[in-house]
Amino acid sequence: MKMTFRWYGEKDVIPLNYIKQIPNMSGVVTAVYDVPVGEVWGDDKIMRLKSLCDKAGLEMEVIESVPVHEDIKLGRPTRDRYIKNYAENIRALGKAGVKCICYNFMPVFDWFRTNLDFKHADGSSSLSYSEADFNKLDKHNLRLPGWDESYTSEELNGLLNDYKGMTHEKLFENLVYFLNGIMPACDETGINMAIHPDDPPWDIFDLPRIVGKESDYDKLFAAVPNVHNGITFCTGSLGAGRFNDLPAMARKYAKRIYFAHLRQLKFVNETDFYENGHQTCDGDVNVYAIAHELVAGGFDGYIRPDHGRSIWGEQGKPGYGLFDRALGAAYLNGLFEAIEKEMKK
Ligand code: DNO
Repeated sequence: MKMTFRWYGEKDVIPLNYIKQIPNMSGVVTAVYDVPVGEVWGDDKIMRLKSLCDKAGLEMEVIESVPVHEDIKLGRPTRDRYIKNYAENIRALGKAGVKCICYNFMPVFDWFRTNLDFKHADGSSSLSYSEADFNKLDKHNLRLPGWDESYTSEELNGLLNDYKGMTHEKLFENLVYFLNGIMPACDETGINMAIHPDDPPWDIFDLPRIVGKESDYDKLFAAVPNVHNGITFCTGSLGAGRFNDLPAMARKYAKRIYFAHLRQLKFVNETDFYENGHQTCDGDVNVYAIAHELVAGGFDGYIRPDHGRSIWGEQGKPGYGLFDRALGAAYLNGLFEAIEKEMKK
């Protein structure tokens, strides 16, 4: 495995040299953030990012994300133009040495939590999810802070309207159409696409979601068997679904998992949970068993610590502070080293 760390580009408050100081850090996971979704990034912006990484002694082999335009998810006639642009981005990233692209196919929203500042007894804080709080949200005036991308409430309502009548089947067809459109660019460049699961892995706001459980992946690989069609195995997203057996899934798909987001969550009742430190003992995600099954299954991809707590007074982006993610990386490094060495015996 290669250990990586998410870096939000030049606007990130965490400097690259701090990331480099984390033991065993091979590179960063980043993206071009100032080009509208669906447009071509351009060689200049990509090469600028790459040279910043080079100077810091970090690789830039994973991009998270090249976002997918809503017209592609909606299956509108304009999708072909956006798919062409996407393929162009793949080719440009390939030239810059990128090996893996993480993306998602969630309509309108990306990951979703109800609280970005859940307080722990020890003074740290993390993200959390409560069904009761979710049900209290005013669906006509949604304000959802925290993701990479946000909409005005007019745009949001417009989009929600565009998805009226969208079914799981149709959305899945649109995903397959998209993948078939970009696979030639992946074949040429060798880039692996790694779809991020829906987070949480169920429908929200009446929008269908199609990547959250084992049968979804079986369907996806049957429809697009190309080896460049792969997974981002996000334990926090998949783990929010109690129906998922994560170690079994890690084993089953190990060779199609090109990227793993390893994070922890702890259930407080049937539906509600908070995120926590990365250790296996800190929650309900069996990080040890997942790492074990990944290695046993022949996983040879990138991993990164994900959604840390805010600790030691750090006032960072929720989930993306330096300190707890660095602790997470250190823990994961130890875990993988031990498992890999054990298995070679
Ligand atoms: C959340 C992240 C996601 C992820 C996208 C990938 O912390 O894991 O926002 O980057 O879903 O497209």
